[in-house]
Amino acid sequence: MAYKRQIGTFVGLFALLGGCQIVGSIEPELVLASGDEICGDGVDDDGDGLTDCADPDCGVSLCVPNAPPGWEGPFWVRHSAWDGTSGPACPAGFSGSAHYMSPAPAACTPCACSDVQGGACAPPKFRCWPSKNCSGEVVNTTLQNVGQCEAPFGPFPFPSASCRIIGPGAVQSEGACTASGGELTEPQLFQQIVSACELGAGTGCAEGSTCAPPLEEGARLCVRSSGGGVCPSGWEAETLTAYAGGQDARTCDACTCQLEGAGCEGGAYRIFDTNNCQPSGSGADADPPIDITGDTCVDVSTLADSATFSILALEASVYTGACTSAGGTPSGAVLLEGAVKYCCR
Ligand SMILES: [Ca+2]
Ligand SMILES: [Ca+2]
Repeated sequence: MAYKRQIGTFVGLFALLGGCQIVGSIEPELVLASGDEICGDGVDDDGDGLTDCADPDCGVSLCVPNAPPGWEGPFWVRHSAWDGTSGPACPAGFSGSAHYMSPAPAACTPCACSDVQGGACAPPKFRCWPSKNCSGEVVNTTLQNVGQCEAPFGPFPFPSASCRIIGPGAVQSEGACTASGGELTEPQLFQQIVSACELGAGTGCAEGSTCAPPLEEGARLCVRSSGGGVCPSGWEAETLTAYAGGQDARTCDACTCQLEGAGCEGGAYRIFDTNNCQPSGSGADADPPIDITGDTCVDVSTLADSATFSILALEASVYTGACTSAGGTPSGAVLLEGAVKYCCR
């Protein structure tokens, strides 16, 4: 074992055992003499004929008191954060058992909704009039699809024309969105694991005590009972209540998404001087196209001369639907099973 660790554990053990008899020296050379003897397993691991605390490699300073009658142990007990899968952590040669503390709360990941998928709109509703101010006889000019072209007035002379958008395009397809979230933030039942490494097989100590491996950092020497009760004398320095396991009775309400504000807005038309929605040639009559993007009346008479005139559905209206989430409310708790009490020195 490493020199530094042995010094630390000897000091910790000395403090832990309090009035326990300390015969061995804590001089570094004694600690450094530790060979391959595993202290406390009841086996002469290094084959020198001396087992556990009878072997100077261990020294009697590793003798710890036996468990009082009616209590299991003693154990080296340590609790640490649990990842949900790992088991008890014990020194080589020692069997461990696991209990658990800090049941995980019923907490849920927030609900969310995807962007609206599939929402689409037709081109806006559109009108033209054979007048300069959008008055008089109406020509129904709404087109059904972007890119569609029409020459609404026909091939006859007319002196003037005006147009405007009169409303948003119709919803072509209703959008939908997908809910996510609403899952337990901590699928594991407990946040902490209590590792209890079983002692008691070690030899070489006076009656009433057993040889144990050096105390790991953060560990306590404890005895255990599944019946609760008052801690025995000398074992009251710290108590821990832990559980063999539990039933998961935690739930999250399902997440849902509600589509709201489904509708359409905006869109545009383009007016041409020709009858086929092509830009005008270079003739004296040719005028550039005019875009109409709102409900204000636009005088397009310059394009309606010479009896040619066409409209193009330039942009569809924009779908306005959005989704809001609901649900994901936590409830319930871990139902605890198999309580044990650790009483520690
Ligand atoms: Ca041994
Ligand atoms: Ca030995």
